[in-house]
Amino acid sequence: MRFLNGLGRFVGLGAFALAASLFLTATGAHATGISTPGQMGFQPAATPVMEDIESLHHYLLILITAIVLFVTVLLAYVMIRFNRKSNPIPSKTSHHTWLEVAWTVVPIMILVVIVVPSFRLLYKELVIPTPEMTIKATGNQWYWGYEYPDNGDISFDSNMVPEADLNGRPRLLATDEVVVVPIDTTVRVIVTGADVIHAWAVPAFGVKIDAVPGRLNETWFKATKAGIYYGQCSELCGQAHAFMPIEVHVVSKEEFAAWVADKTKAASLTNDNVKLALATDSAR
Ligand SMILES: [Cu+2]
Repeated sequence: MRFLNGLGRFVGLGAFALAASLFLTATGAHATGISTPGQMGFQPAATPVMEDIESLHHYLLILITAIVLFVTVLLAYVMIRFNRKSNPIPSKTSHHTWLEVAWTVVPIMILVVIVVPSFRLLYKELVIPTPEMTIKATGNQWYWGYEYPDNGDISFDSNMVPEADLNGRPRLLATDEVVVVPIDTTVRVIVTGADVIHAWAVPAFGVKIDAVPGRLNETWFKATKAGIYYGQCSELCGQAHAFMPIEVHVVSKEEFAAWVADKTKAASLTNDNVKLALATDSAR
């Protein structure tokens, strides 16, 4: 009885630790799309895929906690009940068909209940729903280049903001040109590398995909919360690998349209300047 009491307390403690970690993950009062000191769990999810990754994580955490507790309790029981002192004459029993069937079938069932939601999530990540717009991200040593083929062929390079010019923006994460996307829009991201393998990753979107030279990889996200989201190149790509961040601004559809108009105007002005310079040159 005393053993059972102790067991109850042990299970209670485990449940408390689990509840505490889930609570910290759930409350996570962090700024959108950035990790904070002492953070527990993931950055708050900003896409349906990331929400699913989060819930699969919680589901697995509960499952493995239950397994660990079960094995620990069994081990403790064996050590206490069947040690030499309390069980001087051991039983000579060997082979128990049903027990052997059980300890083969139960682990298989556990794997099945893991594999079903896991494959469902993989399918959701890999099969891109009909995209409403496309962005091409190209990894370069060491910055990201972006193209918006569906929005006036905007293209720009995105470099890390040096420490002296941050003005309160996050160090190693802020970029001079930011990726702007509209909210509640299925965005396909085509990813490639210009020199070596990079990886385009934004944790709050649940997106991480390799940028391989000579190949096009594609992924997608549908941001459901406006905000600023940060990511970093996630493939060791050389000396300045840590200095090619990703900054994505999720804005309203109107703000996005205004940004596109602005960018296209700026691009045509630059083109006009180039034409003017060429004309002046040839006139000389
Ligand atoms: Cu890189």
